[in-house]
Order: sequence, then structure tokens, then C-alpha cells
Amino acid sequence: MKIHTFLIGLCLLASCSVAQPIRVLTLDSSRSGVCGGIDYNILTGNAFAAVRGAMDDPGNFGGGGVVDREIAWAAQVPVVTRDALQTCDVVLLSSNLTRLDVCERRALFEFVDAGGGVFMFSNGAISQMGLPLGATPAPVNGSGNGLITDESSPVTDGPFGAVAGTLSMAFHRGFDAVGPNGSAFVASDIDYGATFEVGAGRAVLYGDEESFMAISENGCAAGMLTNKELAIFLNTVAFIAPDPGFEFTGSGECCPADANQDGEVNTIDVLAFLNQWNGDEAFADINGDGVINTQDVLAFLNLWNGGC
Ligand SMILES: [Ca+2]
Ligand SMILES: [Ca+2]
Ligand SMILES: [Ca+2]
Repeated sequence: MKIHTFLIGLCLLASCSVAQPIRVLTLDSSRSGVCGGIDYNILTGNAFAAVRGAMDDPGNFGGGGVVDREIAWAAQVPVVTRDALQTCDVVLLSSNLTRLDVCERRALFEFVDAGGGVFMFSNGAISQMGLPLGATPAPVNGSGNGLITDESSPVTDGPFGAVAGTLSMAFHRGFDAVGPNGSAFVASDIDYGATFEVGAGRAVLYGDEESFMAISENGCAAGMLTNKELAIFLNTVAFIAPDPGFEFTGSGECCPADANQDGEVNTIDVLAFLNQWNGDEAFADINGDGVINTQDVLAFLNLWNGGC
């Protein structure tokens, strides 16, 4: 911080500018999965080492790079909280051992609405974050290879290049509908990648992680990364990054059983939840599987019974 202030001081004298870094938050190893020799931790694992290396390349992100701001990795956290989101501009999420709970999904929605950026890329990305962003997750797996369906999306035609044509695909999930905030850019037999603009912020959901992996292991993953997927990944980081100076100011504890978000858990929350559930509201998907059904009522009552 002192160095940054010093550089700004120097720059005032020399009339140059120091772009603020893009601060990137990721989940720690208590949440990122491991399969065989593949470690899905975005910051420390081998699964995404290639795309991470490209983000860290100053020719891509850095002074004089394609994007004139370097990447600064925020301290990893085990849980997405409003406090954790105050430390970053962008959140990258991939394969996680436990689904994002309803408090994490609420916090991420508030973060995007306030101007932050979220990129989630995994088989479960769309089932977990689709509903909060206004989309409808598909109930079935996608099949077939991918095809870029929008060549003028900011992530298929961005600062890191233009991408068109087909993509190889492994196991993935997708959308029934991307909804009013979304714009699909890639499909197999279902749309599986879309950009979202919600409030002041942006998000991208991609229903696969193997697309962004350069390594494979039988029974775990088939890495599909080529220059096309790499361009989509880097364009996405550039697209979702808020302008320099963004600060998320959301705060406050969140309890999954506090359905009306007033800071207390009482009988009013049962009624509030049932209203949300009846109205098919996104945060009535308590178990985070992308579907609102009776399992969510049971899940909510268990949480409510457990208190906070
Ligand atoms: Ca996959
Ligand atoms: Ca309450
Ligand atoms: Ca559910």
C-alpha cells in the first residue's frame, strides 16, 4: 500500500498513472476438490496452472500488457462471505467439494449487483449460480462438442483475441434458459456458457472446468485447453473486472436460516422461506442444486432447527 501510494506520488510529479491491480479471490483447499493427482485449487493446484500462469504473465495483465493492470491474488478463504468479498474485484470459482451455501450465493449476488465480477467454471457452476443470476439450469447433462454461438460476445471477441467455431467438450452441464440478464455464447446440445450483467456488475457461468485444464487423468478429467479456451478465459477475466477503484462495502453475518435477512432467526423466517419457495425465488434453492423442490423445504427446516 505504501509503495503504491509512493508510486502515485511519483506519477503525479511525472504525470503518468499506475493502474490498480485486479484483485482476485479464490476458495482454499478445504473447498477445492482433488481427484487422483489433480488438485482443483485455482491458486495452488495443478488443474488450472496453465490459465493461472497466463493471468500472471505481465504481457497479458500488467503495465504495458494486453490489459494494463496486473493480477493480485487475494488471500484464499474457506467460505465466501461479505467480508471476504471486500478484499477483491473478481471471484474465480471452480470445482468445489461442498456446494456454495445459500449465504455464499446471496453474498456473490450482492457483490455482482454492486459492481464486482464473478466467473464460475465447473460442471456445477450453472446449477449453483444460475438461479441467483436469473437463469434456469438444465436438468440434463450436455452432450456433443461445443460451438461458439455468439462471435461478438465480449468473451469470444475481447482483448485476448477472437474465438469462433467448434470446441472439444468433456462432461458438462448447461442452461435451459439464460434468462433476462444472460447472453449465451457457446452451446453443445444445450447452452453451457453465458455472460450476465446484473446491477453494476458482471458474471460469467461456464458449465465445465475441463475446458480450462491442460492436464488429464483417467477417471478424473480430460483437459481440453487450447488457445481458444485460453482466450475465452482471459477475455472473461478482463470482461468481469470492475473499473479501478471498485470497493465492495457489503458487510454483516449471514445465517442460512435467516430467510428474511433481518439478522434474527425466528418463526417469521419459516413463513418468509415458504413464501420464497412458493414464488420459486432463487434463494429458496437451499441445497444449491439448481432446482426448487420439496428437498429444499426439508433442508431449510433442518437449518432453521439447527439455529445459527
Ligand atoms: Ca467437466
Ligand atoms: Ca429473520
Ligand atoms: Ca434445491
